[in-house]
Amino acid sequence: MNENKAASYTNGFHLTVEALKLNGVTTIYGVAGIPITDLARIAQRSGMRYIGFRHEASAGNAAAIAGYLTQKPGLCLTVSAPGFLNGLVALANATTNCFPMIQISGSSERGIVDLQRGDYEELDQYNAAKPYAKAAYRVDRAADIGLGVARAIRTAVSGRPGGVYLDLPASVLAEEIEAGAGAASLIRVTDPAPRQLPAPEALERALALLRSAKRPLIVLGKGAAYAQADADIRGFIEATRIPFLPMSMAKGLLPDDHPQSAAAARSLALGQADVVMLIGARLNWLLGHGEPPHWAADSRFIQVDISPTEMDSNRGIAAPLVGDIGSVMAGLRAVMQPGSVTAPQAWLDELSQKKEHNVASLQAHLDADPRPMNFYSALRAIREVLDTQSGVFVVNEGANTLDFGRNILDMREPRKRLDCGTWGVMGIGLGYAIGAAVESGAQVVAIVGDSAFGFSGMEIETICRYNLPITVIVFNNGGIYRGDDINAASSDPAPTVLMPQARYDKLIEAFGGQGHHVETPQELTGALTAALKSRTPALINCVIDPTAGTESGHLQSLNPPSQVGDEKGK
Ligand code: ADP
Ligand code: TZD
Ligand code: MG
Repeated sequence: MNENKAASYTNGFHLTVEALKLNGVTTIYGVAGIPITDLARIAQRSGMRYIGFRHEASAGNAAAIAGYLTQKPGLCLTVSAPGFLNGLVALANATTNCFPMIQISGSSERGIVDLQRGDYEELDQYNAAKPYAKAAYRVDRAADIGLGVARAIRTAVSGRPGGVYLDLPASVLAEEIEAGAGAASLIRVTDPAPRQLPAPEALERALALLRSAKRPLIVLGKGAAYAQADADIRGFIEATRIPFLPMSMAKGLLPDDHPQSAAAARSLALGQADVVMLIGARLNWLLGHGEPPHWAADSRFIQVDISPTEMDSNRGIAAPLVGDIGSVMAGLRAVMQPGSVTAPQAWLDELSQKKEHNVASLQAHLDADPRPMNFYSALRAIREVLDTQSGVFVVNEGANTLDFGRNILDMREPRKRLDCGTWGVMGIGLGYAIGAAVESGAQVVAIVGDSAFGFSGMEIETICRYNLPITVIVFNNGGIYRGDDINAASSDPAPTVLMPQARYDKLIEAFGGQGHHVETPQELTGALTAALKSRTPALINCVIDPTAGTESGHLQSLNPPSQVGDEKGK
């Protein structure tokens, strides 16, 4: 290209970066390579932040959690075919969890891919992405990049948020077009996630149902946390005195030690509630599909959700409140007569009694001080340190590590607990930790099982390379669920067993981070305190009794046991 041409022409790389910047995207999470290396370089040179990962799934998970935390689509950049597929699991996970995210992937030569002539990294990515994303788009001309980016952004954040795939073939990235025409083709999306107001009659219907309730209950889901309508949600709950139950990522929306929290009396609250108001929570497996025995057969439901087709997906919804949570909660507060909806005292007393009993029995477990540590004693040490902090994110994954962590670690601030979510997926740990640290600048403590850690463990190099204030605590019980399974048939380890002596702390030392190895709660307290104080990358290898966990954690009922022909050794 001669000097004159360079001055008056732009190309697909530049247009993509400009379209993203025009729409307020500030950070790209990705893995570089053909054909998007220059896209990452140009983005970085233009002032965007580019965070390079060791695996696309982690880059995608970081983008997904960035979307959850900011209400803007998190952006993940991948190379063709295998890189695209590695990232796709995170895009699918984001869609399942209703997080707004965009995966932009370079792709190979269309003419060769479509005739399956065997290209470098050949794959029909656009069609491969469709079933796993909220939407997929492909840009076939550089002049359409602005349109493609605009469509991806609006689709990711409007209505029910989700993951969008945007395919950018190598030829389109390199295509040159006249600079003026290129600039004119870009679109700044106006009001990408418009408010969606509930119908007035829907508000009245819901309030009438609440007025009739003897044992009302509010369930807060991560949609409520995502909506960032914290004051209206809290105001409504406190004005009505209705007990609330937070789903795991909604913990902290109201503080866990709030007197109206029914978390410590969960089974009673679910089983006895006669009117249930779901706010940004789906009646999926995590809520027993709304069916007995978890719920009373004659309980009636109010559901606040932006997605109309979520209604009646598991049970009839007596009072659907379709709209965005901010508008719905503000609407309810505006039309509700003061004092007209009040949870009866007898119901509150019943829940309080149960809570007291359950809290006392948890405390007995926390007070025990066994050697080696179990999940209770390790989490108690972590809880005591975290109680002295504010603004710290907690990432939590594993099976027992997740289940105990959810119950024992109290949250006091919204959107600070990030975990395996709707899919129960392993591998989100370090990607979420990095996304949260990059987006907020705040400290992150990632509490992960030793198996869970393995899925994204190499990202400790990423954490060290960007010097992020992340402390990873590996709950090392030597396996998936437990470390004591025996294979009677050969010298190979049993399927759930990992190396019990593994020193995960040594891994981070290879990259210049702080490694700690702890075997007692006192050592754990000391290591975590030091790590948080230093604000530098740290990994604590925390030895947990290999027999302390339960197979499948709290999900034993979902794990079909083989009942015939499985005597040991056969
Ligand atoms: P949890 O797992 O915490 O129970 P879910 O992921 O099952 O939560 O449910 C989240 C719900 O929140 C989804 O049905 C989604 O459509 C809804 N949602 C997300 N954002 C909003 C919003 N701004 N307004 C209303 N509903 C929302
Ligand atoms: N692969 C993926 C992507 N997600 C999964 N959920 C699993 C495999 C299966 N799985 C679980 O459901 S939990 C888990 C696996 C492999 C790991 C549990 O072991 P851990 O935690 O060490 O992380 P605990 O504390 O030992 O239970
Ligand atoms: Mg384990």
